[in-house]
Amino acid sequence: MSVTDQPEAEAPEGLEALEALEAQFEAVIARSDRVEPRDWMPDGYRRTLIRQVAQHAHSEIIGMQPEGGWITRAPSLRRKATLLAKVQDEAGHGLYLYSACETLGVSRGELTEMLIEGKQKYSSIFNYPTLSYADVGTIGWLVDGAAICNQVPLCRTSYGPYGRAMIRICKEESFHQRQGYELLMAMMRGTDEQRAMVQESVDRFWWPALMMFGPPDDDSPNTAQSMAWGIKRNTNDDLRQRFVDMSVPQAEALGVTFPDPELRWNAGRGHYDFGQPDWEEFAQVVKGDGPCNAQRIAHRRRAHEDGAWVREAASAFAAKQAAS
Ligand code: FAQ
Repeated sequence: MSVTDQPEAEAPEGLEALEALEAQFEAVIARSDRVEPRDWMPDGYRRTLIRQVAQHAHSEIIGMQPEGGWITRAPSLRRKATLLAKVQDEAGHGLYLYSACETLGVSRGELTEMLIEGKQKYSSIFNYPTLSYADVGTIGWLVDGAAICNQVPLCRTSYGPYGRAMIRICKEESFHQRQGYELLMAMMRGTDEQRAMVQESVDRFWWPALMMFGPPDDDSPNTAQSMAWGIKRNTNDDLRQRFVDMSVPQAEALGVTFPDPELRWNAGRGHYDFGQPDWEEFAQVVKGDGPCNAQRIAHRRRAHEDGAWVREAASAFAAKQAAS
């Protein structure tokens, strides 16, 4: 049952009316029901969702670039077809998420402007370069793996359109992760040079993958409120731990190591202990000073400008249809 489905009591006015709406909203959250687009919601809830869903959508779209550069250089037709399909899926995820965000009262055009003007963020991970073909496998395994850990709980997020988009996205992300792991497994069964390429790639991506979960809980300004509103279901550190616990046995099966001397099983906790990423580096990348930030945004801006005629033609066509 959503807020607007609630039986209406007396139609109260002013402050009383606002308090009634707030109480209905809180009751929906407490029951872990979904809030839907036409329901009343606090401004802060709407703003937080726009921020998170937009950042998520932008990440999918910018996230097409690091792997996209390898499509023309894939080593076989089969690998090329698989990579092409994956990158197209990412475009689709971006579109689901932009649509979910539009239900909150912001247009896709405005969101794109905010991305290319640097007013909204996207995931730090996509500001690192892809230097070898092994990176395609590592992104599938570790980056999509981290994305899945973070996104499966978001299928139960309190905002209906976001949660429903996440259900579809997560199904495709599991395929993405498996294709990455399978690619790395094939390379690990190859030559010494290929095995070294995989290890070098894993060494570069491990720490940035841990940063995807956001700052440590103590430095995360948004987590407490987002969890109280049921937007986030877990804290950044909980999900990071889940990812480490999941990845270590996979690395062992693959035959690679992670570049963390502090990584070891802690029987008392029933989890792996691990070291901290370089949070200074994370701050730099999020601020816009990572290795590829300028390149990623310039590319996105160019694609947006090059596509202006398509948008104009589509609007002219829609206007003509409406007029007839
Ligand atoms: N990068 O208070 P918190 C993918 C910002 S998966 C950049 O903890 P929150 C799939 C944060 O926005 C990747 N910025 O924030 C794929 C906030 O800034 P603000 C995308 C980050 O929101 C795979 C500030 O730091 N996934 O694309 C990052 O509660 C392969 C303080 O942080 C999602 O977006 C970061 N890593 O928690 C595609 C998942 N972390 O706005 C292609 C949905 C934090 O206050 C290839 N989002 N910040 O100025 C979330 O779950 C949350 O938004 C978090 C951050 C966990 C990312």
